[in-house]
Amino acid sequence: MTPALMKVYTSKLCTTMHTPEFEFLSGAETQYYESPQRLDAILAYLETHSDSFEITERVEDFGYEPIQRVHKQDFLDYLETAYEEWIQEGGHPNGVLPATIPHHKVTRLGKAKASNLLSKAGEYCFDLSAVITKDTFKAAWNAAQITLTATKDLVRLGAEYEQSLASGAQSRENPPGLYALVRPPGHHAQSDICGGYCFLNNVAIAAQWIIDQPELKGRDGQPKKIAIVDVDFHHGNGTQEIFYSVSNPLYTSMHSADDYPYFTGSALEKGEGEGLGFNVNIPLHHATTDDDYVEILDKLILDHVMPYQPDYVIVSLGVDTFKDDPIAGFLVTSEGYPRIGNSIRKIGVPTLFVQEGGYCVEKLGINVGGMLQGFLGKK
Ligand code: OKP
Ligand code: ZN
Repeated sequence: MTPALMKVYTSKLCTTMHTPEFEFLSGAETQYYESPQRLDAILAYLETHSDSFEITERVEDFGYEPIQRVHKQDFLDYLETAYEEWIQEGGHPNGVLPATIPHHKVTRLGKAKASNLLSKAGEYCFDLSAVITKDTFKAAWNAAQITLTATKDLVRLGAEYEQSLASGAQSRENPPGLYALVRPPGHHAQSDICGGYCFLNNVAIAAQWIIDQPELKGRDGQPKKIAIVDVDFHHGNGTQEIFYSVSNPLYTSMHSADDYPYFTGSALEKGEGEGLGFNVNIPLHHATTDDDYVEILDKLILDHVMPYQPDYVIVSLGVDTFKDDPIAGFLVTSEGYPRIGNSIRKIGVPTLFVQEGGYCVEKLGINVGGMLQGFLGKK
């Protein structure tokens, strides 16, 4: 039986908060590509495909704790207070950006500590895209709470799915899927540094929340196992860092070998300590086509995701792999996304999709919607 609908979790606040006027791209001042229009475009597609999607604006408040489990307190305090201090110190109203970033060639001898905001900004931000505005912390908080609301329902639907599998009423072919349509995105945000349009790591917060639920145990009494599949064009350095030394969740990523964030994403980064072997990077050539992408994804699933035997899959859903993406892009077409969704469905595990990148606003709806419909077996 095909699940009729995928539930979509979002809120108006995702489009009204955190709207920097501009960013710097290749040294030039440009529009802020991580815009509210992205979310509007996706929502418009989902609304006109009501046979596939059911949109809810219900958001539960999970409070501060799930966020503190992933991010360091000094970083969270910084995010919350940075803008006000920035303005007091004469910063541009567009928002906070670092004046200097502690470079290892400088810090080797320099032992001075960051004191004022202009110096602190570099401690907590690694590039010029993560502009902190007056309501950025609230916006990121809101995105995390929406993602957690969806995660709680994932767990509930997962339990129902397991029961119907056990009673033979259901085969592994149509696992439940949910979608958190949020911004700002999260996968570049590390435990104590923002960057790449990301402030709080929504996917990491969701995964850690599942692991932390005392009543949620697998058959061996251990926490439920989560596999993260990051299909955004860019490497999720944040998610990798947060879980680098643990074996749950498994982090897997397919991304451009020679693009942003440049200094992470090598296949040699495999995790450390207990986490060794539970971080899988697959760097890809910029000329990757639909066929290439799906073939490599299927192999990643077969070689790494299936043997891990996850209870849940969380997808970092980026469609900046699209051939016409203005700041990124492989050669993936709108026909490719349903195939990607279909490959993820075949894992046979309850799946939460969380929105990350994708900047070709005109095609965002069909590309994101297509992946989700592919997962539903509807395309
Ligand atoms: C966020 B997500 C590269 C410019 C990079 C920041 C990109 C952040 C991407 N030419 N600017 O992973 O989609
Ligand atoms: Zn991206």
